[in-house]
Amino acid sequence: MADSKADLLAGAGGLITEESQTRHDGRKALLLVRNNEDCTEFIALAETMGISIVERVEQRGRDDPKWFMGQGKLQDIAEELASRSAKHPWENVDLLLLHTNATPRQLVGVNDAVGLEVWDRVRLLLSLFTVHASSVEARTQVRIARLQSDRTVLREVVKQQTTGERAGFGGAGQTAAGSVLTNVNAELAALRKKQRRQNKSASERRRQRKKQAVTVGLAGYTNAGKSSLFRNLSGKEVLVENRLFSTLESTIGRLEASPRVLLADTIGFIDGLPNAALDAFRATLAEAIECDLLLLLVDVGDPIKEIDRKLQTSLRELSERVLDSNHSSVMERIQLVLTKADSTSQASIDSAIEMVATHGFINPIVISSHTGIGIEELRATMLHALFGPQRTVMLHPGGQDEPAIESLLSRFFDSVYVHDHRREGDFIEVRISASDETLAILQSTYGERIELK
Ligand SMILES: Nc1nc2c(ncn2[C@@H]2O[C@H](COP(=O)(O)OP(=O)(O)OP(=O)(O)O)[C@@H](O)[C@H]2O)c(=O)[nH]1
Ligand SMILES: [Mg+2]
Repeated sequence: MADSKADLLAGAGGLITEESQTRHDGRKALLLVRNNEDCTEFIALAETMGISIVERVEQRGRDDPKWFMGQGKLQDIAEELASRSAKHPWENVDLLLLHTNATPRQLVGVNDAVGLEVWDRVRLLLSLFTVHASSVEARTQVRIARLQSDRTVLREVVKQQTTGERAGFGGAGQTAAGSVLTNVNAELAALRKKQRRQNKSASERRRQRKKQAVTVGLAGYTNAGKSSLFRNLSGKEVLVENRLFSTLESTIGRLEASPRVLLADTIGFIDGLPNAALDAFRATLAEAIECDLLLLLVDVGDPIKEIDRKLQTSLRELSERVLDSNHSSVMERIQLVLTKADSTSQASIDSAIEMVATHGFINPIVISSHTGIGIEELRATMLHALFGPQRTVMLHPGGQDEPAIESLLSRFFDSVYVHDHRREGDFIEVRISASDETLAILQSTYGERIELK
């Protein structure tokens, strides 16, 4: 019992935690697949961790509720593994990957049948998060997600022991699994309390920030180029890597040369991450998504079908999971950005533009963070969305009893976005981005001293 439980729960961490493996570089795995499903993304996730898939074992038919694959197929695999010689292609295989979001029953069933560590898609993602989590915030949320997932498997083990479905384990085994479950519950409660505290102070910080600045969130599928754009716009160094889920936490930076605009980089979206796991990241996402403008990034270098799938996933995550309270207002504040324009042809870009239009995004901005294509246009669009159209005003010197021209200028700095200003004799010419309403308010105070050019 102890052994198989360790196998079962090892990789993704949880339980036997401290000893469990968090380095997976160089591991070899078999990928078990039902029918001819497309496993590209799943394989990319595994490769991101340095795991190589030695063979894809495919079986037609519907998922078996207990073993995912057919029982006979699993027996064949177990026998082949048991009898492998040094030259066998499966020589160093110590991991089974199931191309599905498996039920706890299936995880336990496959582990029992083959006797190797088993990950489904969720456990693969959790292992990946565990490896990449480098901040306190990320580690807490990943651990919560992992424990939640381990708990469902443990419950299944306890259930099978109680109902006698699980042969060969007596009272002692039951106590072991049961007491681990108790520990997991206790740790989860403590972590949740800690996270609630962190969330509270984070939302207080957010409230303070909102008083002084406007926020632009960067969202999109994992690897869409969020951190690269963040780095380009803010000049702040963040981790950029060609791997999935490089970023697991939120980072705030300022738009270079525009200190009143804050940017928030955050974790990416992915298909098939269940609610329970995503809940742990909710607060992190809130950091970027509770914003005045949301840039939704889509990698234009992807094949058109992938662009469609990733955009749909991102929109689903945004609307269902993150923004349930004020859905429509946030959807109106989305600016779609097609990234990595340098990596593909104009024809592909054109068909991507057509495709995103079918989702209601009629004016996407095409950029490259590497070459700088479209960055100026994006910056101008952001300022327009946040502050209003760009225009030039001439400030006139006032009469004796009126406020000095400098204090008029400082009113502009306080209430609109000032690009630049220059003296022209007694006058000051100011380039601003401002809404009609804001400008009307200023004009109602200063009258003809503000001349719109
Ligand atoms: N050719 C090209 N590659 C880009 C561009 N922007 C980003 N990339 C590459 O895309 C990969 C992912 O970039 P990131 O900025 O880390 O993407 P992300 O959305 O933050 O990814 P996660 O945090 O992992 O979800 C890296 O290899 C980048 O170098 C671009 O404009 N052109
Ligand atoms: Mg990133």
